[in-house]
Amino acid sequence: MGQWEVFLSPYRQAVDELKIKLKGMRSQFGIMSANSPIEFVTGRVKPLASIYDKSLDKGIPFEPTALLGNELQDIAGVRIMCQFVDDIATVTELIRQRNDMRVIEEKDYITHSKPSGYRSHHMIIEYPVETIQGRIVVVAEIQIRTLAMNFWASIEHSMNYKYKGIFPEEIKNRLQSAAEAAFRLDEEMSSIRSEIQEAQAYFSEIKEATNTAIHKSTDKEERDK
Ligand code: 0O2
Ligand code: 0O2
Repeated sequence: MGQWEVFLSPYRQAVDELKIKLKGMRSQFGIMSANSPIEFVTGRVKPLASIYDKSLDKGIPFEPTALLGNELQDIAGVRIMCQFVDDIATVTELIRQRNDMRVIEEKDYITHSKPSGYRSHHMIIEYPVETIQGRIVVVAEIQIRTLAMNFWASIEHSMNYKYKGIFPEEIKNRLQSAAEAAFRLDEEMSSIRSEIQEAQAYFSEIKEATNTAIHKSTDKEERDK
């Protein structure tokens, strides 16, 4: 196994474990028949090419060392998507209360959006990973954002890639106003939150009842055969 694979292995384990734990929080809300503040969770280990670019930007040697792991705080990254802006505070609080990770820094790009228009709440955590060589504490980043913020960030991220970070003025302005429009959409949705959640609960009940009816009738067909 190459040195980089060895170095990245605890980060891969951290991403896998964090995804399971955060998706678990979503299922627990489901079991309690409560609206989940988590819509979905994704995760990734930063690709080596991006680690290389970021280490160059930050002036850190591109070597698989603890220095790199501590300075680049998003080698392990998970992202939590929420339906409503208020859910973000609920999720951050749930994370702060956990005993299996330690929050070492938070960046509130929701109240203070980035000049690009980017909005998200970032939590930098220390997360212990148990390996055959003992416990390794890795630094990981959790990004928490609404679906609308995620839509904007995904589009802007691919455009950034295309323009290599130097947007024409016209595109830059349009992206900034699109970010504001996404934020207004979030505000509109929040204002009818209870209506939406009632409809979603009703929809889940119907789906559940239909599933049960289908199960019963296929079980009967099997028995009658
Ligand atoms: P389900 O049953 O589809 O909800 P991996 O194990 O790494 O291959 P990972 O991380 O689960 O897979 O996959 P990925 O591609 O990162 O996507 C994570 C989860 O987010 C997947 O669900 C996707 O279906 C879900 N997802 C992605 N985009 C959206 C979206 O716009 N809306 C919603 N509601 N979900 C989305 P799961 O976990 O596979 O399960
Ligand atoms: P990726 O993996 O391609 O997303 P700092 O050292 O704190 O000054 P750093 O480490 O860059 O700076 O942290 P920051 O800015 O808090 O968060 C970095 C990550 O947030 C980025 O990762 C993006 O995922 C996201 N992000 C921050 N600003 C923007 C933005 O303007 N647009 C979009 N689309 N995403 C943003 P990377 O490294 O870009 O990598």
